[in-house]
Amino acid sequence: MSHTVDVAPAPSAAAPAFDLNALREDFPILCREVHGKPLVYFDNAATSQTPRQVIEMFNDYYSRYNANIHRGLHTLADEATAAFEGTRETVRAFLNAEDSRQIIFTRGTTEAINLVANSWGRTNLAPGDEVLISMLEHHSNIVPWQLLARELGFTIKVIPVDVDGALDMTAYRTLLNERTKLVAVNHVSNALGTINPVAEMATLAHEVGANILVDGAQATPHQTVDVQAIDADFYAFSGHKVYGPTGVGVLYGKRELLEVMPPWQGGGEMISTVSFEVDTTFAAIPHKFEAGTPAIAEVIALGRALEWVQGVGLGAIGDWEQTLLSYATQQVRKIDGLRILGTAPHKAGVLSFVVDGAHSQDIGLLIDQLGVAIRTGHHCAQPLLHHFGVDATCRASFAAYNTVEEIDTFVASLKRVINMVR
Ligand code: C6P
Repeated sequence: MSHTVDVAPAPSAAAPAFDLNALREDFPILCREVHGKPLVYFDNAATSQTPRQVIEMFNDYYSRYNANIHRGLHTLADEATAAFEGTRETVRAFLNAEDSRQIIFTRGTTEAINLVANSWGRTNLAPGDEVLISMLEHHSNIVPWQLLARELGFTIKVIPVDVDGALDMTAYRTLLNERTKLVAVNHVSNALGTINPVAEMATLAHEVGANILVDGAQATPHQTVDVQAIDADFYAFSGHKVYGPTGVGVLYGKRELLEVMPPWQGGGEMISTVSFEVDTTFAAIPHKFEAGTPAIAEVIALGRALEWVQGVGLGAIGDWEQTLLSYATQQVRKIDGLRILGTAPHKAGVLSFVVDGAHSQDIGLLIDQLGVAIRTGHHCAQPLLHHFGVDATCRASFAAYNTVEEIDTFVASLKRVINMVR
């Protein structure tokens, strides 16, 4: 069965609950031109743009209190440490975690998942065990498990999707059994936008004694996330998709799991004592998992990004993106030979499509000449695209600052480009 999203309101009547013009002024990059045309940035699922409040944090940090953290006794080190640890509390509140010690800073979602694989996975998985992932996964939530399975000999099973790109929950129930040790699924699919019922999936996983890791890279920019309500054992996200900087991300974990997990990377700051004579001992969580000097400025700026997002309101952002998605869906459906991939009833602001007789790569390159940035390719979700019988799609993905007028420009540009390549 195919689902359609709600009919969009007339563009003139569509307005977000926040002041869109004022919000756009927070983003200096939105004023630039690309190939002589005003930028229309619809590649937000790859990386969202950064508000000046976040950019200014870098200037502030490097101009006033650049110092290594947790190590020095001088004022600058104290200030940097306080700002860094303050962000841990900001992230805790953002995810509604119980305790800020459950927040581990990583380089991004990818590193967070690799941490779980190499620490929890290496100590808890053995031949005969099963790890359940889904057809919707990004390579970041496939390859770490494949690498580990080659070494440890456990089995990876895949939850299928239906024709709309929604997870097949009946199959999920059937696949779960006493051998399942971990369910690793994304909260929102980057390639199709499907929103997965992760709280229900967590309940079912826990019934068979399995843990659940949720890849939240595409959820945190669009909806409020409550790790306790989901009952996630692990939850990961990246700063650069939620209006923050690149090079920083977060792993949340349940305390009882994190406390017994061994360190993954060794180095400075993750130890308690180091000795050549007796065993080296490790710091308590979260520092046990934060070896070496972290991305201090990026972490602090991430905190500012999360405050910015919460200031606008994730509910309002999500609602506005739904308006944009509905309108864009309605408009592109009118294009002859265009097929949307991902029509699940619950979708975030991602519009993936292919066009008969037009290669996605060509569309991406040509539409860029008209100032419109979309992503083309396999979106690091090759198994999913192959399942749908394609190698690549075009993907437009929306953020708080996008407008109905930009969708009109995108659709007009798309029609021009299709006429050029067909
Ligand atoms: N998806 C996209 O264009 P990193 O690179 O670690 O910040 O995030 C990886 C990642 C993990 N899971 C999901 C669901 C993701 O969408 C991504 C990143 C980008 O769709 C880049 S491939």
